Parts: sequence; structure tokens; C-alpha cells
Amino acid sequence: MRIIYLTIIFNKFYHFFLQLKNLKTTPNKPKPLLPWKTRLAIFYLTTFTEAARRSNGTVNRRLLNLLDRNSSPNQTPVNGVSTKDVTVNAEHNVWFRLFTPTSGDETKTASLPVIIFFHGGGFTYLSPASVAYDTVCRRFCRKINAVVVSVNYRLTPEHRYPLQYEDGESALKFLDENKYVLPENADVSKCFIAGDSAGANIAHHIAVRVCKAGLRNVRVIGLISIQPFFGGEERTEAEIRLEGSPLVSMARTDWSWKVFLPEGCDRDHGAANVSGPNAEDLSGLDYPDTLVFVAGFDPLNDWQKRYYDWLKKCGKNAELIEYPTMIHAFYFFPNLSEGTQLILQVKEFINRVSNNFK
Ligand SMILES: *[C@@H]1O[C@H](CO)[C@@H](O)[C@H](O)[C@H]1NC(C)=O
Ligand SMILES: *[C@@H]1O[C@H](CO)[C@@H](O)[C@H](O)[C@H]1NC(C)=O
Ligand SMILES: CC(=O)N[C@H]1CO[C@H](CO)[C@@H](O)[C@@H]1O
Repeated sequence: MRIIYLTIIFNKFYHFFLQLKNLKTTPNKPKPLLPWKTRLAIFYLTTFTEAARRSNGTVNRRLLNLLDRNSSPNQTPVNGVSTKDVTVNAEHNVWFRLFTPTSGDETKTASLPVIIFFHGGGFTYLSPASVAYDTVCRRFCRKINAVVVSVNYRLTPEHRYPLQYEDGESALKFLDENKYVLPENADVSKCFIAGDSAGANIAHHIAVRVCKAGLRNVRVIGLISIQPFFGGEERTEAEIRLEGSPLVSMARTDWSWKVFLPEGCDRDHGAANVSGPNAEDLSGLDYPDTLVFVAGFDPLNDWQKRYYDWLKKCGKNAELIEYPTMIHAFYFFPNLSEGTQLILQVKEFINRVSNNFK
């Protein structure tokens, strides 16, 4: 078995270098400038997700479990953050990792905003326990001084739409009814829903569901949408121009939608093409203030800007922050200073929106 994996990985390596060579020799094709450590991390992520994805619409979970390094929750503070896992629904494996800031006296008394976070990974990969997302949430918790709830939802292709949204909604309802699982100074009247990539798709749909369902204690006042994964049948200008960019290609996104959306539906389904004519009517909803992040080398950026334009058109408060030189999922990689900048912008947004709601 090991030999097969090694062969697959060697093969991917070989093609990756061919690709690099091609990029270098293709004139006029601008490339993002990334440190080599980031390139290596991207290579690793691309390789292991590609090696596990099968054309018959299944994934090799054994291989993924082997390659996706997990970290355990730790109630002893590390670097000013303690973590624990809380079960929401054992049957559906819905749970969340709770990140609590522990350093500084003010964290003990001040009321802290709560960020309910949905991880990315094309609806197929990773979890709140993956080292990379555990690290991301620790940074959010420490740098923003917020309680972070990172939700585990069921994955495709084993589980399709709308189970991911149902799992997310059940996590919010659980928090609404069981506020005591959070630290005492967590202020659930200052909740923010956040997510990146597929997680930001989930975050949007959860925001809509929460507006409709109405919660008693939890009040969602903001939405942080980091490079959301939206799509449609049409090929956008950015999708075509940026084909071959790291992590996102049309073959990969098509596959992700195919195993996510109900069988027989195309990509213009309302879960993917959120702002098309099938779009949800937001005008009557108390949709939260939204911050959308996009990047110049992300092939999804046309879809993301359409989402932002649509929110504005529906009369919602939305802001767009653009990183012209960055790629999809850039903030996920610890060696980019832009990732640190993004977290500071999220912090500023959270403080500003919280003050408006005082
Ligand atoms: C898909 O392919 C894998 C490996 O080739 C195989 O084990 C699995 O049974 C196939 N699944 C379906 C539903 O065809
Ligand atoms: C979105 O979906 C609709 C169908 O509901 C389709 O007409 C439209 O072209 C799609 N794309 C965009 C960009 O709206
Ligand atoms: C500038 C920066 O964020 N550097 C980090 C690069 O990644 C290593 C760990 O992978 C960190 O220790 C550095 O701080």
C-alpha cells in the first residue's frame, strides 16, 4: 500500500516540476511571488488532495487520514490559548473545537466576541482538528481576543448538500440553548460567523438560515467571508485567465460541485450560484454586516465579487478587501505576512461592528 502512495506522490512531484518549467517558459503569464516554504506547503496540499480524489466521485479516506495531521485539544494554555472539543450531535459527528484566550487580565473580565468558524477544503477535506485549521483558529483567538468555535460538519462525497448547512445550523442552535459550554465572559450577543473557501459558502447559507429561524440568545451581527467558494455553469473571465493557479482549477471545482450538489442538478443551483436569478431574496432578512476578502490570483474572484455586489444591491452592509498579489487560501499559510494583515483587518471589523451594536 505504501509503495502505491509513494508512486502516486512521486508522479505528482514529477508533473509539478514539469508545470513549474512550463510556467517559466510561458511568456506574459503573471505569477504570484511566493516564498519557497509556501510553495512547498501548496505542493503538499495539492498532492495529497489530488491523490485521494477519484474520478468515480469517491475519495480515498484512508490516504487522507494518513496525510492530514491532526492535533488534539489542549486545556492547558499554549501561547495564550486553551482548547477543548464539544459534541453537538454524536450520531452525525457534529462537534466543535472551542478556542479560549487565556493571557492578560482583561480576557478574564472583558466580554469577548464569539467567532463561529467553518473551515474550507472543498466540502471534502480537513476538519477543525487538522493542524493547519487548529493553527488558524488559535491565531484568530489570540490576535483578535475572541472566543472561537470551529465547527466540524459532515463532508462530501459521503454526505451531500444540504447536510453541511444543517450541521452548521445545528451547531448554532446548540450554542443558543447551551450558552454555558462557552467561557463565562463569551458574549453571545456579539457573534460573528466566519469561514474560508467552502467554509465561507457554508457561512453565507447559515447566515440566511439563522435570519429565518431566529435564535433567542445568539445574535449574529457580522459575517466574515474569506475567499468564498461560489460558482455556476458559466466560466468567468478569472476562471479562464487563471486556470493553472495553485489549489483551484476548473477540474477540481467542477468535481467538488458534482459531489456536493443534489444529483442531476447543475452548478447554477442556488447553493453554488448564490447571486444568480435563483438567488435567495435577502431584502427582507436581517442579514449581518459582511466583510469579503478576495485575491488577485484566485480563479474564484469573479464569483466572490459578484457575491459582494449582490449583497450591496440587496441593501446590505458589505465591504470588500482585495489582495491583488495573493492566491486562493493565502492566509492559511503561516509564512505570508498578508495572512497576519488579514487577521488584523478582521479584528478591526469585529471591533467596529461590535461598537455599532452596543
Ligand atoms: C471508485 O473507485 C474505487 C477505487 O478505484 C473503488 O474502490 C470504489 O469501489 C469505486 N466506487 C464506486 C462507487 O464506483
Ligand atoms: C446563475 O444561475 C442562473 C440560473 O439560475 C443563470 O441564468 C445564470 O447565468 C447563472 N450565472 C450567473 C453568473 O448568474
Ligand atoms: C514571517 C512568519 O510568519 N514566519 C513563520 C514561518 O513559518 C514558521 C513555521 O512554519 C514560523 O515559525 C515563522 O514564524
